[in-house]
Amino acid sequence: MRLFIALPLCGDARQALLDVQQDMRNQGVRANFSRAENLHLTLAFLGELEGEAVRAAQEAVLSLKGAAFSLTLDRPGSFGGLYWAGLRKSKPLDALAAQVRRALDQRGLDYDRKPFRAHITLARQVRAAEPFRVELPPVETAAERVVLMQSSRVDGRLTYTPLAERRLNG
Ligand code: 2AM
Repeated sequence: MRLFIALPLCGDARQALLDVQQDMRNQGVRANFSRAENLHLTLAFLGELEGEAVRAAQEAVLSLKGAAFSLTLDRPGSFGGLYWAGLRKSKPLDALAAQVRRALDQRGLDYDRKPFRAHITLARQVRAAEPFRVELPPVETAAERVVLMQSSRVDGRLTYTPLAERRLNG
């Protein structure tokens, strides 16, 4: 199964990103927009794992420690046809991503080792006949849950299923 470790996005920040998507649609943009329940920030991408390795990945997530912290989404960006929301630089976020990697390393699990670049994918395969603007007024959100997610297609829909969850304290 295809796995990754993520901070799910909810509340006001999720709504703010849905508003950005709607604003893009209103400007005639067509795309594969991320569904509300799929909006997330990936901390580590593990790829295909089975059996014992899945259990080790669950343990890695459950082993995480630390307090909840706040994040500010404030920078839309794009790369090719992929549009994302970027975040204000955050030491606690970088520390959490590093902690996730250490927890995976300690269990001998492999993952995508590219440098961590925090982003939340808003839309893929973006196409538009006319130029358009993507604006993202700064919005604050709380990082309070880290989740091991399975990514699969259910009836052709990209679906994320939580396999383990760690709540950050306070
Ligand atoms: P993306 O949104 O920029 O595509 C599930 O695929 C999640 O893992 C997505 O958030 C995806 O980022 C991220 N991811 C990171 N590295 C990946 C990789 N090598 N292949 C697929 N997804 C990756």
